[in-house]
Amino acid sequence: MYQLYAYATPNSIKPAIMLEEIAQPWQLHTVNLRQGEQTRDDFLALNPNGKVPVLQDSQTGMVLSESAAILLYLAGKHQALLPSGPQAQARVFEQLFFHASAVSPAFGQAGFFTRLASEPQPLAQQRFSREAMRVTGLLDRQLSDSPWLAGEEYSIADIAHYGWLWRREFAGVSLATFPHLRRWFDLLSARPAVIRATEKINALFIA
Ligand SMILES: N[C@@H](CCC(=O)N[C@@H](CS)C(=O)NCC(=O)O)C(=O)O
Repeated sequence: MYQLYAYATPNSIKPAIMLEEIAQPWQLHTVNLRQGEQTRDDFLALNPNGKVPVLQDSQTGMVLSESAAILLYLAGKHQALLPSGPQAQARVFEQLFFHASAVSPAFGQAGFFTRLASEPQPLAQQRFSREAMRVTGLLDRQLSDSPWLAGEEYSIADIAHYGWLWRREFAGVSLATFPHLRRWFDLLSARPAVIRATEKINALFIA
């Protein structure tokens, strides 16, 4: 049994999708970010970085933060959604690192400076919004050549990128001019595992 500590956020939905894809039993624990629950001592004991998601593996006692690390742990343990062979795996890692170092910060900061900053910061707003559009364009181009983001197979690279594309409105990103990414997003959104995970994660807003 897995325990997932999460909220209705781009990073939280990734392990939820993975757990549904591999059909493992899991329980969802709400960490209400709006009420600051990520700073409570009991949550900091799980992740001193004070961020969701966190996965707890009841079988091994493993407690893990960082969505990409969680995806890799589950993929390795259950031999799923990670192709074998160094080249195919390197393509997946390439996308995981690109997501963590480029897409995620660009989308997060674009959203912050557009919607949440207490004072207007035009330079920062423009810089991160442009960067969010630029990296979205790179993903679209990648998908003009291959069905999935790391090549011929659906993998954890697709799940990693899905999180922020699912929450793209926060960053002011639209798929209107990105037809390949639109196709990919619609295909992923229709997967039963993604539908189940999305319903569970969306329900946390109400919880
Ligand atoms: N690199 C981390 C980022 C985690 C992250 O930024 N989580 C956000 C929600 S998507 C969070 O918990 N924010 C709360 C805070 O910063 O106080 C990952 O991929 O898991």
